Amino acid sequence: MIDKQFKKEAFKESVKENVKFLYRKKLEEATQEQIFQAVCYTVKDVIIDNWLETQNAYKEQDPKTVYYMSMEFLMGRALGNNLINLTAYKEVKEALDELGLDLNVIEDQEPDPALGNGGLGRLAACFLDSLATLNYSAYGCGIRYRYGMFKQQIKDGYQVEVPDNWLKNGYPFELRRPEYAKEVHFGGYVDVEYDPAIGSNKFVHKGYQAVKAVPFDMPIVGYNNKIVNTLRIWDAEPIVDFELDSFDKGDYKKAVEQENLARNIVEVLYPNDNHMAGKELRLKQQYFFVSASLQAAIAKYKKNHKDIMKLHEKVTFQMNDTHPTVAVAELMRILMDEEGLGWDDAWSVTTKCVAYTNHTIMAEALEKWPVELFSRLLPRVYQIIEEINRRFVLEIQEKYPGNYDKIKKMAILYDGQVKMAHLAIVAGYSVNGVAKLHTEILKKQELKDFYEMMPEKFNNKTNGITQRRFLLHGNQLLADWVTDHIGPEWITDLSQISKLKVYVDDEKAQQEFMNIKYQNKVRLAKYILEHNGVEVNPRSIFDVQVKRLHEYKRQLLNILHVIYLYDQIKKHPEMDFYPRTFIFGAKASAGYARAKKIIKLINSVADVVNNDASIEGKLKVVFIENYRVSNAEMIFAAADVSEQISTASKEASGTGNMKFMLNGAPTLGTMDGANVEIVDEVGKENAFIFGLSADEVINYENNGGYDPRVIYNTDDEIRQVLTELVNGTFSSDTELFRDLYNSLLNQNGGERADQYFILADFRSYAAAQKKVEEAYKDEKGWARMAMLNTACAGKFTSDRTIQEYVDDIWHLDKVYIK
Ligand code: 26Q
Repeated sequence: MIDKQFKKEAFKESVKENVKFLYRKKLEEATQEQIFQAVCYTVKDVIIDNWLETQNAYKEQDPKTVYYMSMEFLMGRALGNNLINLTAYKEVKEALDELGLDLNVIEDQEPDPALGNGGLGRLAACFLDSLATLNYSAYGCGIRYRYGMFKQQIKDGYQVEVPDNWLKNGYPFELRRPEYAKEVHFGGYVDVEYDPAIGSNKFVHKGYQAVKAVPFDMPIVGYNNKIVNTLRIWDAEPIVDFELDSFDKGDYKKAVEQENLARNIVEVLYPNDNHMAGKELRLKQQYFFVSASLQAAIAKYKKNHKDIMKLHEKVTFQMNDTHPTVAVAELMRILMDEEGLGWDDAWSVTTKCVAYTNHTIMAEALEKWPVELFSRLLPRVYQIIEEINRRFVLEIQEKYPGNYDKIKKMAILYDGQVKMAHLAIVAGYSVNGVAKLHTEILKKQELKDFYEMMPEKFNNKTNGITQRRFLLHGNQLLADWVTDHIGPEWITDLSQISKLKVYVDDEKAQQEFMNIKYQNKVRLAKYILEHNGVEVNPRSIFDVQVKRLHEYKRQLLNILHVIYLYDQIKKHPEMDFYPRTFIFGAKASAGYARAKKIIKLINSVADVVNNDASIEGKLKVVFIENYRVSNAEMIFAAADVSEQISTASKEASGTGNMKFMLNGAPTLGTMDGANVEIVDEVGKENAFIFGLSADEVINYENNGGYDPRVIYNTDDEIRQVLTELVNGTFSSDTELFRDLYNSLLNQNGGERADQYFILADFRSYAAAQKKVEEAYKDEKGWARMAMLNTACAGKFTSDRTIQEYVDDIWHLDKVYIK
């Protein structure tokens, strides 16, 4: 099913033509960046045809459509992925070869579109891939941030943030669609006016500032099915060609304010992961893309349908966490103020159209906005939220007469704050968690009151990842090997990968599998040498923790254990020790001082350990700069051990854990998030599980915490490790890591000592690490375990996750292209 444009000769001609046409150059004169652009235009040409066809099929077949509303889409590079999904990767690679060009080098020219922080944003990207591949009509709705996730540089061991100007050279796959621009309004006030046309009062929003939202569309190519869906991200432009309110004509100050608003609103992605930044601009961003997306969705619906009361039959909005939850009130506003519905009708439609996914139980991530700010910025929307709240509080009172505690805990408006999760649950027709354990914790703890009042809304959708990017593209050697053994069906049906199980005891297969792992480790070692100047031994165990830096993810536990091993080797130089390379990659939110200090600690430990000749290279520590989707693909492929060591109950799901598993790296982890389900699939003998359970952690927390000092006082080796944080071992400045030291031992304000149970889990972690070493020494046993991880990863495809969303929540129709 190769398109004619990917016949090699035609492809080569087209690239040459594009170089000429775009840059007035011959191929030999063009830079790699220019060739990248030219190749992308050739690919885009094919995609555009399929894109048109898809949209025509949608028009004809009129399927129900999901609008996936998300502040973040962490797409990663498009060129390689598009070629993969067009099933043209190998042909194009050969064609470029024949032109003396290297596809890998060309792929490396592409900036990572990094319009997301971490798990939540990458999940949205995987979902779009699966929706297109499974023939469902879907839009991603988001923001075209001028600056995405910052680039991380490490200087003197510290993180330095560098702006990510990803649009600098123009992004070849996007399409500006000015004809679909929408207006979004901020500030002002609400007037009540008599409307003779309807014979009653209506609410009129006046004195607002307006911004023009202009959509840019990115193609989302399904795998080998001709489907191309759309990620629609909104840019902001000042209103100059739009009419100012007649009242405001000639208001120069207002014109300047509007221009500034437009300039600022999409400027930058907030780099907080699992942490709420209560910034006014953030709320503006949220309303901006939500309002524009809803307006567009409703306009599209009305083109072919008359009855707005049936909106839910063709449209559903999935809210990726609470970030787009203002959609609830905005949809009500549009239905009432623009479409003329009364409250009850508008509410009936809205509550059949919106659904909510929760991604966290971390208290500091829960979105709450001061009423003062909210009502000033969005006066009409706020008025609607007040009414939703008033009616909901009446419902609570009816169900629990006299129980004011329920109102306090469940109201949308309380203590001068707007609680977005409460709004999402009250209006949503579905509320889901992202892994079994997480959903259970929501039902039993965090959202207990809501679950008791409306149990039918709650459901679980365990996360997944796309095997097209994280195996087929990221690990081509293993992908080919898998296909050679079980055929290519796994690419669109990952459950097939269990067919590999028959090979796990086959010595030849074991050797081939581990040889591929070795080659991927050599590739990563080369990258590390080029980027870090550190030489690592590809025969050593590659033990990898890559994810955002957060205390609950416990990179600190990992590096403290490295210090412990270092102490052991120094004390017993003769002891048996299998060479290890500890690999870290993590961005810390720019304002998160303690997280940044942990990065500095990792780099300081690396400096000491990597340069201590006396340990003969047995231990290496590497911090990979600027961890992002593109280098992640290579890192997963090269990992021996997957570190998933969050404090149990804190990691809603995790998705990196699934990427490692698929690439044959056993999990070293706690019984948290989706780790629990990974162990269910692969068996606990093929993972290394340690630490407190979620129940135990929650129990401690509900009873005032635990006392890490008992451990400190009784365990000499742990005390030694902690002492080295503040005695000059890793920095001549003995105060440098004092805060980390204190965080483990002293309570500080409202924060308990060692609130993430690092010392509590330390011994059990060290024991699990010891088991890893023993297991790795058994070559065949390890090969078997690694292969079983790949073979048992079938459940964790986002194709399965999306099919569950479709079956239980969205009820979409499949579409086929002739
Ligand atoms: C909120 C308000 C203001 C500013 C920023 C934010 C904000 C931004 C990003 C809050 C949270 C996030 C990101 C959360 C996130 O990535 N959660 C992860 O979601 C994954 C996909 O479900 C899970 O696998 C992870 O366990 C979860 O941590």
